[in-house]
Amino acid sequence: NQGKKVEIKYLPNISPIQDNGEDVIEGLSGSPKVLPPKYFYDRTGSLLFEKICELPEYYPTRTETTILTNFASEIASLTGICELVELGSGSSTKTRLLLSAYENMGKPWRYIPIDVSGEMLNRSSLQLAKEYSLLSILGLVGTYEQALWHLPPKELSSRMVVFLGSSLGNFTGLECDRLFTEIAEVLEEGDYFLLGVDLQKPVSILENAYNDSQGVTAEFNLNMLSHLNQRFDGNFRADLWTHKAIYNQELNQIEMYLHCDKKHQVSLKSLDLTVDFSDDDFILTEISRKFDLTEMEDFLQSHHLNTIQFWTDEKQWFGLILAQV
Ligand code: AVJ
Repeated sequence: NQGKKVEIKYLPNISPIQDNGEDVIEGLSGSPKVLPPKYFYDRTGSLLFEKICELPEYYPTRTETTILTNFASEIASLTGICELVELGSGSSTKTRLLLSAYENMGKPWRYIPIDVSGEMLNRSSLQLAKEYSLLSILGLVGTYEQALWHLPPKELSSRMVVFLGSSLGNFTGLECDRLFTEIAEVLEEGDYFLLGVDLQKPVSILENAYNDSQGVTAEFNLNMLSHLNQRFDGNFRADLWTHKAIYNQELNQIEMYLHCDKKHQVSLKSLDLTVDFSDDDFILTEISRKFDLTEMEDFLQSHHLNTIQFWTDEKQWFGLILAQV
């Protein structure tokens, strides 16, 4: 009967990671050159990201975990029993703190994790079903946007969309705007949105978090090139590129770059793409925005997502916001 408790749905017409490489062609043909952060996460990249989360300099995961450890049961008692819909559930490690709080309410309930990796979703869902006896799980394999539009009718009277880890930081202002609009549209009155955001702090702490002394972040950044080689039959040479991460104080965002050290040409055969790089060229691979809690509250409110309460850590390095439609 375990099979009854877990269902995984591959959303129709959704390739988990858009495979046609249109975005790569566009990104490398423009100026400045950019590549979308989703190309970090092949198998190697996902493992490297888990390694990043454990680095002494990379505070976000650890800090958010502390906040959840302290306040998960308070969050659960504020919302009462509800269905959790998680955007980008990954291994659901931090989510367990929330799941436990809701499981403790002693009623049958449902968790709907959404992730682009079907493999990861299958594995973690089966594991969670074993750990939480009151929980049924409906995993949706697809992108955030597509999954939000394919949500099944509610089984409980309220629902909470959960978006942790400051993954929102990868989104530009315009993309945040679109996502929040969609979330507010999909939720019904009285439903909740729980958002984890990384906050502004001294530049040195931020830059160290993205330039760790063991070079794991550099490896993670460079791995995007080997991922592209494999995916699109390319000939990027990792030894001709250097990882750089700087904090842009005007835009309040970490910017991760790959800097080209030597003039050369790269082709990605299956995309029919050839790119010339000069010796001072660079590619922007990621932005990681750092937020101001009050501004985020206002931004949420402008999308009919009204803050009920927020929580931070001692140093106010990370914030968790509970909003309601
Ligand atoms: C997964 C997007 C939240 O922006 O901090 C970690 C990814 N990049 N180190 C972040 C990341 C470099 C991470 N997010």
